[in-house]
Amino acid sequence: MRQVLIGGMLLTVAACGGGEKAGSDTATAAGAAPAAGAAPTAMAGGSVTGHVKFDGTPPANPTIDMSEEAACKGKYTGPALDPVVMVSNGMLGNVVLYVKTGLPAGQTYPVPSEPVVIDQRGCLYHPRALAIMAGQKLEIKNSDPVLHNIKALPKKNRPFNISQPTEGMTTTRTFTTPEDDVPVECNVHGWMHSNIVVLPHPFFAVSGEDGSFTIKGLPAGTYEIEAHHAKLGTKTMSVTVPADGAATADFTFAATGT
Ligand SMILES: [Cu+2]
Repeated sequence: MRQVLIGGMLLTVAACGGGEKAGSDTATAAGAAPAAGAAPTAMAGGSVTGHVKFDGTPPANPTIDMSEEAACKGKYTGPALDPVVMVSNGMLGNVVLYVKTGLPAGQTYPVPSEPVVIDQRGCLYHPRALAIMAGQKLEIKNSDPVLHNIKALPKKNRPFNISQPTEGMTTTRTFTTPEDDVPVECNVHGWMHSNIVVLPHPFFAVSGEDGSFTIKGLPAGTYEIEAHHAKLGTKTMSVTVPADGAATADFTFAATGT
């Protein structure tokens, strides 16, 4: 051992070039794949970034009659719309983008500590489309001064049905199993809809109003990326992510039947 002074801190440094016992019988072979159920790996430095475009004239979104709920109706200057297809300047929002295939089998990843939030505001769900990792917290908020009743209708996960009668209420739920599309609706307001994709890993993003997205924390590799839209369907693309670098994946959707 020797001691060195760096930046005013006294550090003890192991001497190089000796002492390490080689060939311990507990060592694993270099490059061995992690066993199934191994501890989650740390997030890596690769990413997939891109835009989702929409070609042509987007389909009209359903008009909502909110006359029975004055507190919500008053928040809209014209008729409220269910923003299922959100196109702005030719870019498509509310698309869930995620790694479909290419991750090593059996590998597990840390569950993001921050919750995914779904807010009930103006008698609509914000956001209209979500992605979440199995085990990650889903924080359900009521920002309206009216009763909402959020109901999730999964096929593989346990359904839930939660009444939130007062403004400012929050409730937390989790999904335990990956599932392609969990519809969410409100028992009180039949026009309220959202869709949740539940994933086995944290490599997902949702396109913003400008169509942009970034999937972070990926190890180097070749992946199939799926773009999933609740109404317009799915598209896939293969990308190769460099170590600590970004791959680009641009998707284009069009109106169904065009
Ligand atoms: Cu409601």
